[in-house]
Amino acid sequence: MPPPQGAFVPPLSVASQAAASPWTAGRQVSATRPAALPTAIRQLNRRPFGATAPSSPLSPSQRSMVPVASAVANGDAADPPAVAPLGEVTLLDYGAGNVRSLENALTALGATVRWVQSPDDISDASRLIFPGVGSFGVAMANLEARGYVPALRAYLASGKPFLGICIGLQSLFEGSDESPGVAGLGVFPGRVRKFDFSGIPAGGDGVDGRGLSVPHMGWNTVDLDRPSPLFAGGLAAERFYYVHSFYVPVEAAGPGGALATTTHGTPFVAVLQRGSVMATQFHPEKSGPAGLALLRNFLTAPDPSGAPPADEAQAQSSLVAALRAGAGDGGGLAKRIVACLDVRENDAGDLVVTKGDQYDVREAADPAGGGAPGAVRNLGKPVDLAARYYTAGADEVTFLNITSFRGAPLADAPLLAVLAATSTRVFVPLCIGGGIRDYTDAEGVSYSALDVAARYFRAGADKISLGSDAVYAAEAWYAAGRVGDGSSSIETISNVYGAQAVVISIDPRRVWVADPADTPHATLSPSNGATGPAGETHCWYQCTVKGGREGRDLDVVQLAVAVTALGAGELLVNSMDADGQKGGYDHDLIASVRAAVGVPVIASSGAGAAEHFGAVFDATGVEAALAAGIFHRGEVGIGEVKATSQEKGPASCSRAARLCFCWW
Ligand code: 1PR
Repeated sequence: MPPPQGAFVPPLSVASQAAASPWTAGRQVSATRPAALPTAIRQLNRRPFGATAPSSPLSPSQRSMVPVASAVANGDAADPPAVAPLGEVTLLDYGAGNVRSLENALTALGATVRWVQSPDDISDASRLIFPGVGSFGVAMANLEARGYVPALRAYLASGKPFLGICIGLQSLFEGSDESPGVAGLGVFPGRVRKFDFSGIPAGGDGVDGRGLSVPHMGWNTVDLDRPSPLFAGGLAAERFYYVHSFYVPVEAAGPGGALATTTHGTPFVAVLQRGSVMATQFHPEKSGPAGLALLRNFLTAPDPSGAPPADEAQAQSSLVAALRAGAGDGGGLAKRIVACLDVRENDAGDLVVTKGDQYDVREAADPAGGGAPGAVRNLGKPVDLAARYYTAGADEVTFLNITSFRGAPLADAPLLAVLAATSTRVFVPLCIGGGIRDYTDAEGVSYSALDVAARYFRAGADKISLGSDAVYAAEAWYAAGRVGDGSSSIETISNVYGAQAVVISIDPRRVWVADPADTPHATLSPSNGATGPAGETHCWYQCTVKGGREGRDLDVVQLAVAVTALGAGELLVNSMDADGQKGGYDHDLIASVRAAVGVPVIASSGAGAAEHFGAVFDATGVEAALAAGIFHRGEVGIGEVKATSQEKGPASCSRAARLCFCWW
């Protein structure tokens, strides 16, 4: 059973802390901790985040003409109360990826954001954040092309506070396996390495017996090496959101260079510090209240890189010692709970969250939900629902534009507005899918899938998902002899934004066969003993396109293999048979995909009870589970899912703010 609300392991005495040597780095242990969040986070939780569209200057790449106001006018985004001013911070953007999220987080905290537009802006900054995104090589090339490198090096040597994020951390090193031959800033002498678990046999990783996935994507811990103002307020006990395929080995940071470490198969640097230069491998702007608290600490501490006040240092020492001394392993990735919003226009032209039964989103002739027969089921407004799920503890929110295959995706401005408004209120990863493909609009203007994705990223998406287009790309990959020509949407988007930003949403349906010899596709015999309408005992899972309207001659395992070879970083496995049925996830389907790939997999379709989440994690080893209907209808809350799953864990399990599935 989890510790009761309010239970807290008593702080260690000064003598016992000394004996425990709490600042020994690199261990992955945990302990009981306050069930309630630290005060700073509780205050943040009470703060109604969500500033309106930022008034601060945007870099050219950020001016995406997203009509935030239209979502507000639609009654779907309440005006947030103003927050107290928090001073100025300068952001270094070079035009790739989702830096809007960071601006939104800082704005929500009350900071005034200035964007670097010239090298002088770097020199003039008093606090600088470098939220690097994309690949190491792209980051360095952009810094060079804009002439920022000399000013950045001078700033890093100036003693003024610097916070790098993700690639902003990695670029401080001499080089990276990601971009051989490209020189980094060289503030630290080491080299950035690639996670590679291909040599680890199944069951040899000690985590879930199925091998560790790459990218390292999700909520992981920090093991703090020494007290720091950045982690004031109990943040050492929290989980933060990481998403990366390359890492900095602890030894590469040099003695004392790692302010905090974490582990994904191997220990690596979670937070770097040398003098005033600090950097996080995780994304604080996507780490919910804990991440926002860390950003606030960076902005408000008189010297964020110095020693914290004595009482705060004492509190952090006690907390870290307690975490390390506790039984139970709080380290490793938490399993993610994802809330999904299927979005489309209803018959009145309003953008609504809808939900189908086996992909049919129209009310039945005698609707239980009270809508008119045949009408598109309306379960709420997208921004409000997303904000509600964030507050409830969702680890990620996904929007699927389920009818965008029909028209011109970029004409779908309301969805861009929804995304932009959501990203001012929701500080966990946002994924958006539907309609991302090459197309030509009615005026004859052509857009690439990369163009469409870029608009979504600039509007606040952290990841995009591809459905139909991924099926076509996989078919082309097989037709060409299992090679890509670089032109598919998967390849082009992955090359610019990174594999972790490309999710493939699979819409399979079960095809029954009497005999496996009847089909060239890989079949299985359902583990629950289910049979087909004519008593068939075998089935295969057929990929579909256009929201399940058209089946293709491709099975899910073939698709999974092809799309990961082309550069996809995560798979979302829906099931047309299980969708909306509330009977639980299709474990056979999901396990077959999970076993075929080394990237994270999200189980989807069929959740009907809190227990179904734990069951799919147990049976398949997937990294995340998604649900829609039960959340929208309020039948099961995200908190209930987490509480139910926590009950399976050891009594001493910590890090309760995120679902600690460390025992899986
Ligand atoms: O093909 O790239 O334009 O993408 C279209 C996207 O829209 C795909 O990701 C596809 O899955 C989605 N989509 C299209 N039509 C529908 C539909 O429902 N008619 N939604 C649809 C797919 C499945 C999940 C659902 C889970 C969980 N819906 O999104 O949320 O099944 O539901 P549950 O927990 O209630 O069982 P492209």
